Amino acid sequence: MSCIVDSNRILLLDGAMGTMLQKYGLVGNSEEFNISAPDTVRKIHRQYIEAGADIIETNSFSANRISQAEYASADRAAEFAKAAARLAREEADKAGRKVYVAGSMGPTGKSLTMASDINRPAWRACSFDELAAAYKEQIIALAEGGVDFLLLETCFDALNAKAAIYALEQSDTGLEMMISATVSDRSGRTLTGQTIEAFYTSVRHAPLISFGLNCSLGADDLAPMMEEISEYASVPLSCHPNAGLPNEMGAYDQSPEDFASACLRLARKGVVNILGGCCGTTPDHIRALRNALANASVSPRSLNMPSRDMHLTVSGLEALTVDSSNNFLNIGERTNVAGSRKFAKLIAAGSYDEALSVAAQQIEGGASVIDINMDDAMLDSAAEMRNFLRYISGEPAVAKAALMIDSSDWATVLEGLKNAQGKCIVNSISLKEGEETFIYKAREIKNLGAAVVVMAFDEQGQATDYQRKIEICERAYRLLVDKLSFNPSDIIFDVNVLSVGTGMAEHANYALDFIKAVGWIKKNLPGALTSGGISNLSFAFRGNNAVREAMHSVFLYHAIAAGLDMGIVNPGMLQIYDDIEPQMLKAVEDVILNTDPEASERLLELAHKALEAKEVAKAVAGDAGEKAESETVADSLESARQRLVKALVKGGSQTLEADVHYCLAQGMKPVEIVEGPLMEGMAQVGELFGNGKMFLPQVVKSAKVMKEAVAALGTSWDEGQAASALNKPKIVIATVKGDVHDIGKNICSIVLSCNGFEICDLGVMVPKETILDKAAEISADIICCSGLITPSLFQM
Ligand code: THG
Repeated sequence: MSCIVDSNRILLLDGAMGTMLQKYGLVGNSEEFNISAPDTVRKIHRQYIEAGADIIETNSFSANRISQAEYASADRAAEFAKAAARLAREEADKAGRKVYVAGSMGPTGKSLTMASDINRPAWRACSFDELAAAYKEQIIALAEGGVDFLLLETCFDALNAKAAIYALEQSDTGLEMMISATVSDRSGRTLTGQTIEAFYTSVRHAPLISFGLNCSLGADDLAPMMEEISEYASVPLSCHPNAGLPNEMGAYDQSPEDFASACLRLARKGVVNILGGCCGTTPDHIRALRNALANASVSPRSLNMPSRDMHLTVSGLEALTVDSSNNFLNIGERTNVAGSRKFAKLIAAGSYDEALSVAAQQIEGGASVIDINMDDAMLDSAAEMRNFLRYISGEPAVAKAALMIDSSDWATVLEGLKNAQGKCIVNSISLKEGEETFIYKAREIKNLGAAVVVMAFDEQGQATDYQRKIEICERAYRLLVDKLSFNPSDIIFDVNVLSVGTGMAEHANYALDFIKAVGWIKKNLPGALTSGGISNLSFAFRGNNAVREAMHSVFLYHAIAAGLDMGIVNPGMLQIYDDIEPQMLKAVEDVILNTDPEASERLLELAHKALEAKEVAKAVAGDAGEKAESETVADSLESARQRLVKALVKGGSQTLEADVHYCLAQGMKPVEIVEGPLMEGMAQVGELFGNGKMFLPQVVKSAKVMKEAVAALGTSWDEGQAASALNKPKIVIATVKGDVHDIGKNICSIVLSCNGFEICDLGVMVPKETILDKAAEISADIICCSGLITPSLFQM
């Protein structure tokens, strides 16, 4: 880390650019002013330098071809970026003291993680590769213009940020980067639903100068979040808040003095190294902040930072650190077309929603990571990987877990990494095709921010004995750590779980060799982790789950004691070691620890007996099974109503349609169902969201449930409500002229259209006349205007 950060002093970043341009009457495509009004841009930089900024930001937030396409200026993006860097560079160099130039990069208005159309969950407005290419062009232009480093700011989607980091590696500029995220609501999560810690985990592989938060809220509201970040982040921290919260008009009116006091309160907590301003801040705000900091002589956050990088942390919507606090990590194996017939059928049939429930069940059953494998000769596995991961993004109950991308096809692995916002684990690479391929793949994985499973294979094939297992792992470790500076805690060795109890003498030591090799790795390859596909162990006992379960439990008991960190398992099929019937325990243990040549034979015998016992148990359970089934029908109107309310809050229910039909059968009118339980559910969703207890992707899910419930009313709704259906309230919705940010608008459209409104969406950059004309034409009941950046205030 080349450190621009000062251990004695908080560095001052500048304030908003848009607000200032607007003050000089420049409204529209901000980046274009680098060409058409360079003197004004320079003047703004000078004012921030005079106010005391140590770092000034280039006027290039949207100078990438994707954002510029909205202004029909895609081909000028690089020209704008380079000009922006030049202007800032020249003013910084005239300052007479050290002033850094940060190349500002925004996230664009396109989310790689969220679907903008709920009817097409796997469709995206833009792909990872397109976004990365746009970023690469921007980064090269900024570097040519002379920036010192980059500032990727206002990040709302970690996948977009990962595209920028990947582009940075590809650009060969060698620049480092500040990354600053923005929270979208009171839950303190990003727009796509990640906690800040999960987001940080996703972008930790960037060459980070600092990590922090900007926009969204004022300094007082960001303070507790910064304190939390400070507990885990192993890089310096930045914060550039807005000038308070916007007023009813969307303008920021926190005075420079109030802004400075709020920032000072934040600084006193000792959790920032870099401070500045976002929306609504001016040179006066930055000057007031400089004076406040100088008078109070506060210290920056210590550069003696937490060393969480010693441990593997992965993330989905939430972060998960693998350390002594969780002694073993379950990785769900069922979302594997090669390992589960049920899952394979669902994918082949395109039943993604049901396939998602396979993933959800594993998480409920205790899996914290989900292994996803689409390798099947009859499937386009890269396309299936992309589709399924995109479906997962829209299902918070699954998206919360981290993902293991399991494929022997390299294109499928890449497709997986380019469609997951969290920090993933790649499963797997090995030395089987030699060192060059191994290093190439490992470098790509590192640049895409994932951890990696390394299988104990080499050019000679699979390692089956202890000696070969440890030799291959040591060789791989040295290549990764010495040649690629791979973080050792991002390396997970899998020394091949192979089947035992097969009756073949040469297989008898497989389990023991695995366990011993795990012990050796934990002792001799510092920081590295270990994993294995546990169910492989018992393939010889397919069809006999009781024996398989017992084998897995006994194997895990010994392997975990030797240091096994995680395993790919069927979480629903793990027995507690102490609960295993003693005779079975002894028989299984003898096989796993290879105590004597007859061990296999004894287990086989016992297995036959266990199977017979199971048949009986199954016949008995048959009755109970049917009973459980019948309970899925509501037994009273009240319980059906309650279940509908719950379905909306939980974002789904197995009995949604049945409950709606039950209410109808009991004589409720469709309109009563909508206005009763369904609206009550949405009201609860609204309240939970307002209190920060639900986050956006969950709200979108609830909206989908609402739509399903209304659809379940079916014709009865259409007939009964013919008149009132025609009277659905009409909304004209648009992102106003001067602005192209439409993510918030699109989410509102989804939620409102699922809640009985007729939506007329006019798109982005819409002049007020068009909005008013449309409203008059369709006799709209409501007009919704959306805008993110300050120029849109004029239109509003
Ligand atoms: N190491 C690593 N990755 C792996 C493995 C490994 N990925 C695949 C596999 N091995 C782990 N996953 C599974 C998934 C399912 C089963 C075994 C391993 C399994 N399935 C049942 C069967 O085949 O009998 C169920 C079949 C069904 O339900 O249709 O046992 O070792 N890194």
